[in-house]
Amino acid sequence: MICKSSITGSPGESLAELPEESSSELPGESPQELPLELRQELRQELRQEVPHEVPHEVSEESLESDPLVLGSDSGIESSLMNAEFISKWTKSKILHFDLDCFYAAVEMRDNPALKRQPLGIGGSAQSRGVLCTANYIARSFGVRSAMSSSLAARKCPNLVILPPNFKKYKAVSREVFAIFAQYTSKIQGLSLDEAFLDVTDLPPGVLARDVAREIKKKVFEKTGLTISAGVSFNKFLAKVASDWKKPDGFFVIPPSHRQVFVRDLDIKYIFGIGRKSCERLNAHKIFTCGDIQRRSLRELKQVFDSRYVDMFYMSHGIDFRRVDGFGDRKSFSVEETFYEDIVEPLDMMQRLFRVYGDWHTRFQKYILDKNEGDVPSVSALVVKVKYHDFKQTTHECRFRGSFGFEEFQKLLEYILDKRREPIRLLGLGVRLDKPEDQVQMSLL
Ligand code: TTP
Ligand code: MG
Ligand code: MG
Repeated sequence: MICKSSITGSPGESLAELPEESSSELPGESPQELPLELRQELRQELRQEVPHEVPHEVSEESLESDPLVLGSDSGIESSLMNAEFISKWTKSKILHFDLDCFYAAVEMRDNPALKRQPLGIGGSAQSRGVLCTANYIARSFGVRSAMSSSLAARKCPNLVILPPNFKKYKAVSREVFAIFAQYTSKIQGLSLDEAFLDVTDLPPGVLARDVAREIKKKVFEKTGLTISAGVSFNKFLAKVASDWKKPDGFFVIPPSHRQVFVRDLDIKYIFGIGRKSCERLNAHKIFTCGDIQRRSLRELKQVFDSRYVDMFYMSHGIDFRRVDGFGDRKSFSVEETFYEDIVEPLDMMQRLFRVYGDWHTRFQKYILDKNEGDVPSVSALVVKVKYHDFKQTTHECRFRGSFGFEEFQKLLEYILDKRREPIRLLGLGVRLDKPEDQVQMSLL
């Protein structure tokens, strides 16, 4: 077994990308896969020597008059963004939905007296608890998800904190996902309260925005909860759109608004740019997508390293990720954030077993629903731990053959041997071979 570990994160890191339970990509993966033909094209283009340029500002005027002038004299950038290309990548119809202050909303629905009070859901302030979420009244006091309950109580002395009722939230989530399924089978759930839907194949005359409105209405009628909806032509902008008018939001970003919308968009919205990357980029005077657009590819390579092409396209509002398309998954993982830190190693193993059970159920479902019953070939096993101080460790082992809970248990033991302290998150999963690797494997 070949193993590697990594430690990331820092105290105070936001858990925004780590909902309580999610089927997410494992850390360290590139955020998106560039289509093969595009990579080849780009490689060829970059083989030609590009003269090093002094960064220069492109005036608003020149951007207006020719939207394909991208801040470089080399021509590479503009050839990567020609009209045919843009038209090809702006044809899809993608919806993104996210329930508003989900856990808190369910509790307010079931006890309307809570609607007028600041409300947090999570562990109590006395037991070193952490908040899963808070309603919008509490947020106006600065209370946030993943904040320690004691800090939240200091910021908002009248805060009511209730323990989470996961069973109830899962039942509501099932109702919401059943509504999504009435419109398409191309659904990518990101957590209990959030999903992408690919509705590109709607019958002629049916508008994606009408479907989104109808889904919002049905969710409210069925569950009594408001859900924010975003409509656009790719995942990146659909997600930004659902967040744009939260709560109870509805926002459409059509292809014709792409340029104008992304130009001043904060880089924090770009998939793959977290809080730390944001700070680093701000130090390079990169604050908006427009700031990225104005740099040459050569400069972007220096700033983003291997992710520079993805970032170039994202900054132009182009995102190649499919809605959980068959075969493009590179990992399958599940993680759970505990609303109280887990202190005892035995308790940690029991929690790991629970997470494993959840992972197993979801993986089986994935194999049946999305992979047409084919078992994808697994190349590595991964366990992830986040400690009480938000420091994060992942340990990964290359693996071929059959495996079970024991293999994950060994990985966790390895992590705990290095640092045995209270933990607040446990995750596990597998890395999957790319489809072409799977074909090669089966030929061997
Ligand atoms: P989110 O959709 O991120 O947040 P939210 O629904 O509470 O609020 P918003 O209106 O901004 O969408 O997460 C969904 C649920 O996941 C949330 O209600 C509680 C849970 N969660 C955690 O347990 N820990 C976390 O750190 C976050 C961010 C969410
Ligand atoms: Mg939400
Ligand atoms: Mg969410």
